[in-house]
Amino acid sequence: MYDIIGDIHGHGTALVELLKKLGYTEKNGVFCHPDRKVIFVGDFIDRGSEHKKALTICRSMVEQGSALAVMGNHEFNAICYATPDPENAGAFLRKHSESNRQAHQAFLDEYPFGSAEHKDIIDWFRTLSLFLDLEAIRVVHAVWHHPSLSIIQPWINVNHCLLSDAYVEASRRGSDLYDAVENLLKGIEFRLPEPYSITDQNGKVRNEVRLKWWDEQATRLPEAATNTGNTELPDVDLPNTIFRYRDSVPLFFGHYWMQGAPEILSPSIACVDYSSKSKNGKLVAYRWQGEQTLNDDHFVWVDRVG
Ligand SMILES: [Mn+2]
Repeated sequence: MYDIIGDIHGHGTALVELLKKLGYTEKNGVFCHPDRKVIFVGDFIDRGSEHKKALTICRSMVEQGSALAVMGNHEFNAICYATPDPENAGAFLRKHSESNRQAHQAFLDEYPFGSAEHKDIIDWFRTLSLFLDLEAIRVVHAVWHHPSLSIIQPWINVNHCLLSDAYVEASRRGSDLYDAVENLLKGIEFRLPEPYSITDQNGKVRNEVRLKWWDEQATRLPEAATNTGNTELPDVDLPNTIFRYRDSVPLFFGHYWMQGAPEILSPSIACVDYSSKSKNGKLVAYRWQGEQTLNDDHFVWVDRVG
């Protein structure tokens, strides 16, 4: 049975508290449980000040078999930020712009760019699966988007990791692979009509909003958009081609900065990311007991410190 743990974002102490609360104990330096495993939904990095603490725990658990993990958009970005662009001398697959550097700085403070430990952790990020299909449950960072899962097939290995030569294509805006990875790791987005825009958590102005693809009732933009701050959005209908997950296999994901008391989004959909930077951030787990119909009572969490 699995404990699915949400986005950690460099908060090592909260991770230790949550693992202890879930009954994991440290043996020979690795957290483990006699009959349960953790699944991390990705986004281990970029924010808190305890990246090493968090990553050492997560990586050792994965390597010793007491956890599984998928890649988040922050790990994908970190890999691209660290990978030279073979077609543009001196450039990287993710630009070293001021805003990209700032968003990544808390991680780089602990893993200095180009250092041996930085290379080593980036190599580990490359081993993370883009999704986990465990038959009884599914896990992905943002959206279990069937068309995108088909598109990435030629670009992944048997463990569902992106092949090393896929990163160039995956970081080229406009390629099918780029869009597919965006959908899986960053979510389904909707392009705002002119002149609308939103300002995100990092102060960046964006022309797209994330959609609550799990909410079948939300068919108009203002109710379907999420993480928009206080921005007023145009009251337009969403196209009815917006992706919906309607499979009966329970799906777990992170990424969406839910707020309030953790609760399931539908009987087969649960988000475990309550890591919003603003306030009342929580590190959340869903303690799965084998059920096909998910249950609010199975959430366990700790308040994040710092
Ligand atoms: Mn994310």
